Amino acid sequence: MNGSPGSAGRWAGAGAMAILAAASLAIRLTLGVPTLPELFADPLLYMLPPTLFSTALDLFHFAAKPILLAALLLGQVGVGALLGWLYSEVLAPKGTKSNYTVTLPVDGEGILAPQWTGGPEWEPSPVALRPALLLSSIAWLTTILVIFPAIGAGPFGILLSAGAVLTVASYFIDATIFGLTLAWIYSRLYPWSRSKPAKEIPKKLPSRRAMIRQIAAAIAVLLGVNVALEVFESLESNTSFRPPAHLPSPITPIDGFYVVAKDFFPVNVDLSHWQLTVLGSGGRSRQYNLDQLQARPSVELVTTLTCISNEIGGDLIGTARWTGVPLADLLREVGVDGRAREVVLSAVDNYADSIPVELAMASDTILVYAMDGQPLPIAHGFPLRAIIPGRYGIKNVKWLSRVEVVDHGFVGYWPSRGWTDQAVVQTESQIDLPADHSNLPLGPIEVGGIAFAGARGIRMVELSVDNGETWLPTTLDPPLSAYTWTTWHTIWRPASPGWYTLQVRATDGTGQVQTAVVTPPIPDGATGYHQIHVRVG
Ligand SMILES: Nc1nc2c(c(=O)[nH]1)N[C@H]1C(S)=C(S)[C@@H](COP(=O)(O)O)O[C@H]1N2
Ligand SMILES: [Mo]
Repeated sequence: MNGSPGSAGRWAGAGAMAILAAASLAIRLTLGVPTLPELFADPLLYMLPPTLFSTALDLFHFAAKPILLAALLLGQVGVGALLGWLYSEVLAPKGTKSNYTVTLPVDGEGILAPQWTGGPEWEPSPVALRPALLLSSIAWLTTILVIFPAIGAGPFGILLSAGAVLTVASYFIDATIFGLTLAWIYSRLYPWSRSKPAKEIPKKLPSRRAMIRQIAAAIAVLLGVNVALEVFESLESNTSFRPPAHLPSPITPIDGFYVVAKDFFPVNVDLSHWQLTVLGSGGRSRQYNLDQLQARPSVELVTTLTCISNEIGGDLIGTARWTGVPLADLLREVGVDGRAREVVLSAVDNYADSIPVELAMASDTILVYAMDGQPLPIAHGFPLRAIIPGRYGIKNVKWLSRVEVVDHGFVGYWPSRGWTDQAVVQTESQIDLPADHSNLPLGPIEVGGIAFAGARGIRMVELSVDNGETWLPTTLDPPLSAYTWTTWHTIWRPASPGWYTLQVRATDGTGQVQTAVVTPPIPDGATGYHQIHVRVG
């Protein structure tokens, strides 16, 4: 490596940004403040053309998101290199030019250890903190004032669930770590001779007056930001930038019901060309249009639907009242004989999945055309979708166009990509009130949320306010059906102020306590206890 200030700056910047990334990840895991790559991922996905998006999803499947994050992380390190170069070229003091070299050999452990040659008079350049911190402050201000609004997080990150104050403070810490590390690494990578050009160095350093000006400017900026933060903090608590936490309603409003589909845009089915084809075991088949289905005897069922990708405490879960016809009624009309093994449900968007024939013949497995008394919304599968109580969303095929009884096993869209084929929901529970990281006055505190175990039902929900040491009973509201979540609540009276970790766990209708073992959504759905941190007093 050439020992020019520019290249030392680029390396130092990239290294400092990598350390910033690690720090922001630590903050992410402890305080829940999202990292920059995460914040970029969503708007980027929205900007991608839908075909490219689904191709990427098809190619990388569940790795698509990590790959995107890795690419964004690489971009972030690239920006670090750019900042480092700027620092070295414009801001950092310069030593005398020399033809020494810096090498970065990979040692036996595979660790980069800088070494320089050029004689004993060469030593690390001084750690120039002030210009580095100036740079990092500017980068921080740009992030919270320009980048945040541009990527939909709002100025100061007011639209993030972590809240403006925590976000801005965390990003300031990140930026400061970047500045400090940049200056330090740079001084190691860009050695200069102190002895020879001793008189020249002060000339390159800012004059005393310039220094005072810089410090004054930095203080002014910090004061200004402080005032702005105060203003936003009061705005945030007075207006509803984020929806206030509340106990869940037994039925999820349709516009708050999560939407998941493999393609970027929902399928807009043209009713005049749509029909449902049902194929039986003996090769017999029948077609129905929507009017014909709606003319049949209907059933109504309240069920909770959840996506298998839902993280612990996530919001890919909702409850609705569905109206439709039993699948078994349609299947009997075309015949189901002893060879039948599975029923394949296929959709207009080339999505398909299957359920065992016994489940297809169960009276509560229904094909629905209405949600909460309204025509099924496009996003939720208009004109017809399957509702399979107790199974994850993947089995609840939307935009349904074909139902076929088959005498063999069938592996559906997500199961063929590594996810479970049974898709029986895991027992889960979550705390919806109070919100994570809230500040609560000392006194009685209402705590509540949901618990769900599909068709097994919920027998008991317990709350821990001491990080899982002891468990307290909670009150359960009677569920709307055998297939919905159970809402739970209790009043907690903390004895003293402080930070508390609240956890929740459910026991299903068979008496089985929810597992504490933390597993990711793939392949069988996430498990583990939901927990939040709150400050009392
Ligand atoms: N045709 C079709 N049906 C589908 C999907 C899909 O991509 N295409 N996604 C499934 C998944 S993974 C889930 S979680 C549910 C989500 O249903 P919702 O959007 O009504 O909440 O739809 C399921 N049905
Ligand atoms: Mo899903």
